[in-house]
Amino acid sequence: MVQKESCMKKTVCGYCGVGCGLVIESGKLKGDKNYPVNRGLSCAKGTTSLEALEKGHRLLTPQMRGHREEFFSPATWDEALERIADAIRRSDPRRIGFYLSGQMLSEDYYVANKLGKGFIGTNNVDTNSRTCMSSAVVAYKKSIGIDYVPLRMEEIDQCNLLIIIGANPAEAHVVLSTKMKRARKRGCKIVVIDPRRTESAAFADLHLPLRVGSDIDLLNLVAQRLIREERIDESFIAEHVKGFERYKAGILALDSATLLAATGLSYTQFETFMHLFCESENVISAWTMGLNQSVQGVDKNLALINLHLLTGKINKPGNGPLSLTGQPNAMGGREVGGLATTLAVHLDFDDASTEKVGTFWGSDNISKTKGLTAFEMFEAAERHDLDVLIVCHTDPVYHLPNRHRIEKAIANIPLVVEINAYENSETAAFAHIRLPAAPWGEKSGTQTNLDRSVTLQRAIRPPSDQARADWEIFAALGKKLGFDEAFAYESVESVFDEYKEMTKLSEKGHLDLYKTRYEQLEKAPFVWGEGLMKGHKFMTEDGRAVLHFVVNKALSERPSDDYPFILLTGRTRDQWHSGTKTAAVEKLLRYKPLEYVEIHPHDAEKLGISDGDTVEVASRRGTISTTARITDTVQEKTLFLPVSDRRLNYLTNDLLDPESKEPDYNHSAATVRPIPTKETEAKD
Ligand SMILES: Nc1nc2c(c(=O)[nH]1)N[C@H]1C(S)=C(S)[C@@H](COP(=O)(O)OP(=O)(O)OC[C@H]3O[C@@H](n4cnc5c(=O)[nH]c(N)nc54)[C@H](O)[C@@H]3O)O[C@H]1N2
Ligand SMILES: Nc1nc2c(c(=O)[nH]1)N[C@H]1C(S)=C(S)[C@@H](COP(=O)(O)OP(=O)(O)OC[C@H]3O[C@@H](n4cnc5c(=O)[nH]c(N)nc54)[C@H](O)[C@@H]3O)O[C@H]1N2
Ligand code: SF4
Ligand SMILES: [Mo]
Repeated sequence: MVQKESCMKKTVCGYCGVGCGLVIESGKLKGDKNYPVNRGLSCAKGTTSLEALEKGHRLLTPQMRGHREEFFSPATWDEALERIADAIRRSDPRRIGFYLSGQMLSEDYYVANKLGKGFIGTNNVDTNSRTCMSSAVVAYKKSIGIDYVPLRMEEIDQCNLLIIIGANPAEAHVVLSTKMKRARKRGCKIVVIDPRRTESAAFADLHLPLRVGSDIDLLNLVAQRLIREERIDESFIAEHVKGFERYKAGILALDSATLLAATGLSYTQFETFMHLFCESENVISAWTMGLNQSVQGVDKNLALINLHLLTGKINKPGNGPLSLTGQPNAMGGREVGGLATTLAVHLDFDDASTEKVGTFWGSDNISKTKGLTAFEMFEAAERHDLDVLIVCHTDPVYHLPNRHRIEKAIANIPLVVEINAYENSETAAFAHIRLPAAPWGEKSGTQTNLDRSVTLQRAIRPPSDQARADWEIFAALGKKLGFDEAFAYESVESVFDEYKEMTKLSEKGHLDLYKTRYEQLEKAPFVWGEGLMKGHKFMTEDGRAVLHFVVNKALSERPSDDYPFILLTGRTRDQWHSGTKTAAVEKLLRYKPLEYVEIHPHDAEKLGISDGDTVEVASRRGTISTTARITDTVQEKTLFLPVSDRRLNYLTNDLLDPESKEPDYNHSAATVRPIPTKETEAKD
C-alpha cells in the first residue's frame, strides 16, 4: 500500500522552468522569501495555482469507452488498467508508444520510462520536450559534449552584457525577467534579438528587430567581425576548442553585406550591437523557442554557442550560453531518460549502457534501437503501425504542428490512453481510456529547473476523489503486467531513492543527484554537476569543445502570393499553453485575451482590417477565425498568435529539424483576411 503524503505549507511552483519557492499564508500562495531561487518574488500564475486547482475542470474518476463515437462511462481503476495491460500484452513493443511531458515530476518520469523502455521493451517513449528543448539538447551535446547548461541563472548579476535571443522572458520566465531588470539597474546591458518588439524588448538597452529566421546570418556576421578584428581568444581556442580552422575559413568566406541584408537590420543597429559585444568582459546569452523551434534549430543554437567558444566567454562566472528551459521539469525528464533517443540517466542505447541499465532494473528486455520521437509516433500511426499510445501530462492534439494531420493519425490508433488531471484537453476527444492524475498541489516529487536546480514540490492537500500521482499510475500498470517486484514502491520518496541510486551509473559521473535527499531539498535546491567544466574541461571525448560552421539554409516554408505572411506563435504572461489550469482563473484572463492575432497597422490598412474586427487566419493547412489586434510590435508581413489559442496548430507546418526533430512552429506561411459582416456584404 502506498503511503499517504503529509501535506505542507511550502512548495515549489509547477509552471515555468524558473522554479520559484511558494508558501501558503492565510490560505494564499506567496513567493517564499527564504527560498534562494526567488527570495519572495513570484508571478500571477504561480500565486493563483491553488485557484487553478479549485476552478479547473478536474478529471476525477477513470473513464472508458469502446469507440470514439461513444460517451465515456466511469470505470474502476482495475478495469481500466486491465484493458490497457491486455492491449499491451497482445501487441508488439514496437507498436506501443508513451508520450510524456516536461511537466511530469522526475519520479513520474522515472517510473514511466522504466516501464516503457525497461519492461515493455519499447523505446517509443518520448516527450513534449521534443517540441521545446530538443534543439538545445542536440547543440549542447555537439558543442560541449553533454546536455548541460554550463551556468546558473544568478550569474546574470556578474555579466556585463545579456543577449536575449528568440525568447521573451518578460512573459515566459517572469521572475527571471525581474532579476534581469535588476541586473540592468546594476549596469548590465541587455540586448533583445526578436522580430517582435516584445515586453522584454521594452526593458532592453537595444532591440534588434531582425527578420524572422535570420539569426544564423546575424550570429555569423558577429563571428566574422570578431575573427577579422582579432577579438577572439586565441589561447583559449588553441587549448580548449577544435574545428577552428575549418570554421574560420567558412565564416571568412561569407559575404558580410549579404549577411546584413538577410537580417533586415541597419548598419547602425548592427554596429551598436557589435560595440556592446566587444566592450563587454562577461557575456551571457539566453534563448528559447525563437531559436529552438526551427527546421534549423540545432544550427541556430550552434551559431550562438560558437560566439562563446570563439571568445572564451564560457565556463567562467558571468559567461555562457544559458538555454532557458520552458517547462518546469524538461531538464529532469532528459536526465531520467524521457527522450526516445536516450535510455536513462544520460546513457544511450549502446551495448555497455543497455547492459548496465538492464542489470540495475533487473530486466533483460531493453531494446537497443532508438525509439520513435514525438511526431514520428504519429507518422507511425498514419501507417497504422501503432496499437497503443499512452499520453501523460500533455496534449499532443493541441500542441503538435499540422493538427488536421495529427487528428487523422491519432484516430488510427486502436487504443489511446490519456492520463490527465483535467478533463478539457483537446486529446480527450481521441482517447478510449482516461485516467485521473493528481496534479500540482496534490502530489509530491522533484523537478530539475532550468539551471540544473533540483527542487521539491510538496503536496498541499491529499489527492481528490480517485486521482493518483502519475508515477503511481505507471507503477500500477507495471504490476498489472506482472512486473510486481520492479514496481513495488511504497512512496514517492522510495522512487526517488531508486532513481538517485541509478544516477551513479551516469557515464561521466556528472549526474550526481545521489548526493541529495528530500529533507535537504525542502530547504534549498540541489544543483547537479556543479563545477563540471571548471578549468574549461569540456565533456567531449578529448575535453575540447567543438566549433561547427553553419549557414542559414532558409529551409522554412516560404510565403507566397496566397500566403504572404509569416506566422509567429508564442506565450502570453498569464496563460499556460492550452490553459486547462490558467484559463479557469478569473484574474489570469484580464491581462491578455486567449485568442487574437497581431497584425501590423500597414498590413491592416491595406486589408481594410480595424482593431477588434473578426478575421480569418489561414495557412495551406487550415483556417481559424479570431480577433484582430493592430500593433506595430509585429513587423509588416508577419502575424502573431498566442499559444493560448488552442486551435493554432491547425495552421502550423510540420517541418522538423533533421537532427533534433523539433518542429518549425515559428515560420509558417499564412494569410489574414477580414470576415465580411452582414452589413458589408449588403453594401457590396
Ligand atoms: N506565461 C507562460 N510562460 C511560459 C509558458 C507558457 O505557456 N506561458 N510556457 C513555457 C514553455 S514550455 C516554454 S518552451 C517557454 C518559451 O519561452 P519563450 O521562447 O521565451 O516564449 P515564446 O513566447 O515562445 O517566445 C519566443 C520568441 O521568439 C521570437 N521569435 C520567433 N521567431 C524568431 C526568429 O526567427 N528569431 C528570433 N530571434 N526570435 C524569434 C518570438 O517573437 C517570441 O518573442 O516558456 C515557458 N513559460
Ligand atoms: N504553435 C505552437 N505550438 C507549440 C508551441 C509553440 O510555441 N507554438 N510550443 C511547444 C512547446 S515548447 C510545448 S512545451 C508544448 C506544450 O504543450 P502541452 O504540453 O500540450 O501543453 P499543456 O497545456 O501544458 O498540457 C499539459 C497537460 O497536462 C495536464 N495536466 C496538468 N497537471 C497534470 C498532472 O499532474 N498529471 C497529468 N497526467 N496531467 C496533468 C493539463 O491538464 C494539460 O492537458 O507545446 C508545443 N506546441
Ligand atoms: S516565474 Fe515561473 S516558477 Fe516563478 S512563479 Fe512564475 S510561473 Fe512559477
Ligand atoms: Mo516548451
